[in-house]
Amino acid sequence: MNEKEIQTEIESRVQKKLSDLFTTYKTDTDSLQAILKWKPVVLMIGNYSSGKSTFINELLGQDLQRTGQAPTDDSFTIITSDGSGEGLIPGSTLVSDEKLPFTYFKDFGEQFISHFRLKKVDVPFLENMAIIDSPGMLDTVTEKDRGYDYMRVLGEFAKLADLVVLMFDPHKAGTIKETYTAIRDTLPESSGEDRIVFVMSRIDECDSVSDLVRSFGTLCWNLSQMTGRKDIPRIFLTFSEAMAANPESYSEWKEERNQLKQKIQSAPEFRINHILQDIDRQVNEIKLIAEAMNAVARKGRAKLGNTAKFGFAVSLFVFFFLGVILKGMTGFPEQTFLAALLGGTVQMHHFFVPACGVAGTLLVTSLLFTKWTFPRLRQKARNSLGNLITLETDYRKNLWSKVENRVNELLKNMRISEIWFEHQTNLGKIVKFLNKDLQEFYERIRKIK
Ligand SMILES: Nc1nc2c(ncn2[C@@H]2O[C@H](COP(=O)(O)OP(=O)(O)OP(=O)(O)O)[C@@H](O)[C@H]2O)c(=O)[nH]1
Ligand SMILES: [Mg+2]
Repeated sequence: MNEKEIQTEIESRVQKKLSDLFTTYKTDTDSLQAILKWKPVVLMIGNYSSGKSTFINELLGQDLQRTGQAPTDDSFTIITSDGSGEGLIPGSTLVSDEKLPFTYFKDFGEQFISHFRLKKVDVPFLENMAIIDSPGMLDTVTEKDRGYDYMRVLGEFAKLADLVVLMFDPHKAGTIKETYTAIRDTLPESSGEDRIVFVMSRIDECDSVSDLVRSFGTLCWNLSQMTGRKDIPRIFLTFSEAMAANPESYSEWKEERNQLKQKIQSAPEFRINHILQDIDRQVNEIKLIAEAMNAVARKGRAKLGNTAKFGFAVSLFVFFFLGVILKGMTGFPEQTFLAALLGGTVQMHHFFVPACGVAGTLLVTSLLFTKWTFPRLRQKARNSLGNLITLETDYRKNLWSKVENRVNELLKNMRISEIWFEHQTNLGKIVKFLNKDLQEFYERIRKIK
């Protein structure tokens, strides 16, 4: 079985087992649909002047992208090939083309759209993939002047990308944290760091090996701070031979550049993992929502239990004593149910008052629950959404911040019937999908790799 067949099978399995739940929990699968729509994508990001465009030009073997020492390029450029020669497609066309995965980028506004384009090139290996060159990250203050939310745009492109190359140079490793955070939040936990490739570029500009080692050390420290992990992912150390003043002194690093090029060209192989990870993230999202809804449902059942107990106790009292009270106040009924019972003369008509009393009590308690207890419970849950479930990992915290509003919306419209086992059943289905179906696919992919 090949990757394409597995992909089709995953799609139909998700459709069959989860599409209803995605609808119930108002999760849009747009980004997943977008990934499935188009070819594999490599996203190049990093600080300005880190050498992204220089590297891309070298990879393509042509001077396609403008390069320069200051922040040079302020556009997101998709570079790809369709075998029909060269051309330039403006952002406005890209965001309106339903066949492309960029329609929801329209929401980033005109400023973004005018800084977005696609360059068609005549490079065979780009027929089956695309590279996105991005404007370099400035500093957080200057970022605000772009006229669109640069960080969120990066995040959205990262979701599409099968490989994200995070490139920075030894002088400006400081901005890496913001860049990394922008994309990290959008990637699923299980992807670990394997979708991100870390690159320190322009290493020829280090004055000496000790200078290089110092930069590298600082970088590793930053990385472990960012990822919260002690094991450092591989970092490609590269430089452009054409730009270096004395490339010979770094000749032993040349191979790293070649390996990086190979890695980028092999991006299509990561596609299937990417799809799985995306499903993984989305299923975890609805899992959180179902957990939260189930927590409220459980509380609802407990409250209903208490209300019912209360109603039962009052009914019991009313059944025996309502007649006595009524008789004391109004003289009716002539003989109370209790008196008849004690005297052993109970007849049908003696049940009239107790039965009316019990019916009334039940009506009042059920009104109490539907009009008072349940709405209050719902409101209380909405006021302290964060307390509904435990958020022990950063991943869950992150996901939660994305779904919190949706939970709020669902609670607003929660029906009483939902306190039964609907959410618990859904949660069971979701957990089963995560533990069984998804693991099975991960396993199968591991085998064909
Ligand atoms: N010495 C040296 N210079 C490099 C290297 N890579 C790129 N440069 C130079 O660094 C400058 C910035 O390179 P670009 O490729 O434009 O950098 P970029 O990351 O695309 O920058 P922005 O598009 O502004 O974000 C250019 O003048 C390049 O010639 C390298 O490995 N060594
Ligand atoms: Mg550039």
